[in-house]
Amino acid sequence: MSTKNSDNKSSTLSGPISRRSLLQAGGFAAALGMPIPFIEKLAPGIIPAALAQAPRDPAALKPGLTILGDRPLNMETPPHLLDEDITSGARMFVRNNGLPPILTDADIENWRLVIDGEVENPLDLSIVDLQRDFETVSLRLQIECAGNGRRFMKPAARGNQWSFGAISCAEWTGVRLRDVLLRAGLKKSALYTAHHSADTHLSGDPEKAPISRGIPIIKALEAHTLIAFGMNGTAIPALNGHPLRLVASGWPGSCSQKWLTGIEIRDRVHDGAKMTGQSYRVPAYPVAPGTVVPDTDMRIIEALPVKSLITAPQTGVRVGAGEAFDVRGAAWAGDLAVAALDISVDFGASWTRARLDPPANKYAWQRWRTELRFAQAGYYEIWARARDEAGNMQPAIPPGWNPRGYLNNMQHRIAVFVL
Ligand SMILES: Nc1nc2c(c(=O)[nH]1)N[C@H]1C(S)=C(S)[C@@H](COP(=O)(O)O)O[C@H]1N2
Ligand SMILES: [Mo]
Repeated sequence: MSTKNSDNKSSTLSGPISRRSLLQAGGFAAALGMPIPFIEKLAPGIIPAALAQAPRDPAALKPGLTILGDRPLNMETPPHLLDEDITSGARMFVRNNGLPPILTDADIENWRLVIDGEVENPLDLSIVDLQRDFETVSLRLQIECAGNGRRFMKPAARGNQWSFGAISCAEWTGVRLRDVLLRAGLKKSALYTAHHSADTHLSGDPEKAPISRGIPIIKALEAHTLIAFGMNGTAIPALNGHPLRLVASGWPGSCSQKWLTGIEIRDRVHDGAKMTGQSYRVPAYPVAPGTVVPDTDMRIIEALPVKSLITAPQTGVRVGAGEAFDVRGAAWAGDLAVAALDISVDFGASWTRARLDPPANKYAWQRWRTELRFAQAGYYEIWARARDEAGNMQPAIPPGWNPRGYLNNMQHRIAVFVL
């Protein structure tokens, strides 16, 4: 069990019962909504199963994914498993800040979404209400964790040590957040959203949210920001937010609240869990690697930078000399479209253009492909570099070091053995 790199401190305690564990015991009872008669017999460090339950075998739910930590559960997808136009549920990465809710069929049937705050008419909606009262849309939307690529930052930054695989592009079905907010009637004071969900803080304390982020109203009113109740023509996978989640594509994945229960409209920038301090924020100016940056100099991350992956072949592939083989991947660029994808086989000295598909819709990743052939046996690498429509290009090495290691959009490369 590794929680060293997570944003939250582990609640595991050892040794005699401490004041903290007694407080925590009270928290467990509160979280469960009932007393725990034998609480004093529960050894410190053991979390009640009803709160602690992670899937018994997450690896079986998502075969082939790399588990970065199990409390909270975080799993990333190796690039070669992302070689699908639409990411399947079994291959979608998992980023949890707390403990996913344990839901019964009745919980799902009785799910409510509350829209309140700076609105004329607060709403309290069931999923059936959403489906009946608003237009249903399906869009391919990429979701990337802002910390994707963190493990390549030097000096190392704390947090999940993602390499390249905290990215997905599934087809989400739901209603536009915009339509729901317009129905509720935004007041003039509406400035920012605040997202609430049914997962539990690692401590079990019901007063604490594992994460509660928000987005500026302008992003909330964007036609591609969805309240989703389906994915890839079926239910959203349990670990990815079933039965209801927000999808605010192109921005840090943390803006896409899973297990969504509420959207509060605020008259100021939201200050919920992981909105302030160093979380999902970067220095407002470039800093030397390793610099300690005061919270007041950090700004909230909005659109993510241009990035790409080589999804086929798998790194380490063996091909015959003179043998042609297909190279494929995906590219995406926050709020922008990708304009070009180039490939290098000489360690970045020269580049050739690959064929790049247009996005299926705005915020869908764009697939790219080319064919390669190496006449001479030996060790080669394939590097991929995307450029967005504003002219921004992926760097070869991590750009702009920042304290928490966000926004690393360095190029992806794979090894090829030509025999
Ligand atoms: N309720 C809730 N929503 C959440 C999170 C969470 O811990 N709890 N993690 C966020 C983060 S940091 C990311 S990157 C995305 C990941 O989405 P996925 O786990 O479906 O891939 O979910 C976001 N939504
Ligand atoms: Mo994230």
